[in-house]
Amino acid sequence: MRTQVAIIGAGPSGLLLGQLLFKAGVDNIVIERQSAAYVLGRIRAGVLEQVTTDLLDECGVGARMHRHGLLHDGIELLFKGERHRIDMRALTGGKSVMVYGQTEVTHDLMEARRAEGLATVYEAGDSVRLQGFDSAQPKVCYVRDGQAHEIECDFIAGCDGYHGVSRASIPAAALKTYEKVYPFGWLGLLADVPPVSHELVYANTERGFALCSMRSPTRSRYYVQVPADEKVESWTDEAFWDELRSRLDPQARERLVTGPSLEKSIAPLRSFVAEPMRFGRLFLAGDAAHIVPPTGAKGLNLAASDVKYLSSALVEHYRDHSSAGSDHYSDRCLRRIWKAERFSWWFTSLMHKFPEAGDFGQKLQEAELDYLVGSKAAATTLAENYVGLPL
Ligand code: FAS
Ligand code: PHB
Repeated sequence: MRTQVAIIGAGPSGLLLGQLLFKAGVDNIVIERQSAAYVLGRIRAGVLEQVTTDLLDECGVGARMHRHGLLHDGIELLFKGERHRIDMRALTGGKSVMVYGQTEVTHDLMEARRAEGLATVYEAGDSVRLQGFDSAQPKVCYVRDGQAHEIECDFIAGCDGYHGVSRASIPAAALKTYEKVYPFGWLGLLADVPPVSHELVYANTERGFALCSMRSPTRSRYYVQVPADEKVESWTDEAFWDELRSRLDPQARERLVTGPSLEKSIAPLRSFVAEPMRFGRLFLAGDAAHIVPPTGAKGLNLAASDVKYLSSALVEHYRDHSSAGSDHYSDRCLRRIWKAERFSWWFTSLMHKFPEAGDFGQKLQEAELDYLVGSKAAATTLAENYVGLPL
């Protein structure tokens, strides 16, 4: 089998790249470890920057998002028992974010790929192997239903996430990695109950962080900070609702509607970057190259901007026979990635309880939040990072 670009991973990065390349006439195949149902079953990101929604429109899969997505002009910060709205649209000269779950984005991209009849291999398991990407004849090998397959290609896009095979295939000496692991995780719960507020509420409380988000006017997504070694099995729905309630302000507590969880999981929090993001004919994109704590809602959006740069570079190779985009791919991505890493780290440090920081640390966080909600300059830095920095 031969293709121009072999894409490893059918998450948002891989599917978005496949769609952009297809639209530009570049042949590609996606190879995914899991089943399509498994990929769709993962509940993850919820907030899309304009850069991401523009890309979904560019590859013709934005219709359902515009029908069902929720445009948000602001977020609320809850601390010392009071909520304060950050008017992002006013502070950023008209920008907003789209609340539309990653599951829906993945569904829309999968549907588009299926409708175009594009080659997608699911359930390849852990058989995928990358070869020859330091030469001009890379190839991808995998086993499916006991049958060995080999795909010759011009380029490989490693869109296979933090635990994928792509970054692991690069000689360790060729990579520099940066990592910070946080001493807590997010216990998330999805339920068909109306959200407590029409916008997202980020809470800094003495019991720890909480986030009130949503997927629609009738489906809510909530998170509470838990210790890093917490097990989701030790949390009943009732225990979750009680803990969330204890971290809300009186009005939100009053409005909270509880119900049975559709999904409950704990996500570990880490900051991670691997440099460079290109090794010969292999390009890394999305979580394969970087991870941010989800506080700033940057993970999925960084994946989208990587894919934007990578699809442009590959199209330029085939259309203009130029390697300029490919040669600058890693540097272009990393400039944007590190700004998002900083923002995500800053917002995580501001909103979460760090046991070792003690009461003094809590007072410093509350003072910074007091300053932030009272200063247009400070609120603007939060707003312009949250809606997404320009490409
Ligand atoms: P993904 O990890 O989504 O996709 C990689 C794909 O590659 C997967 O389908 C995987 O099965 C496949 N793969 C892995 N190894 C493979 C192999 N060897 N061969 C073939 N395929 C392979 N971001 C936010 O903004 N907000 C959030 O609340 C949030 N919550 C998250 C919770 C969790 C538990 C995780 C892990 C991430 C979360 N993120 C969140 C970040 C998340 O949304 C990512 O940024 C987003 O999924 C990135 O997309 P991809 O780069 O496509 O990586
Ligand atoms: C979500 O809705 O899942 C979500 C929203 C904002 C975040 C993280 C997660 O910062």
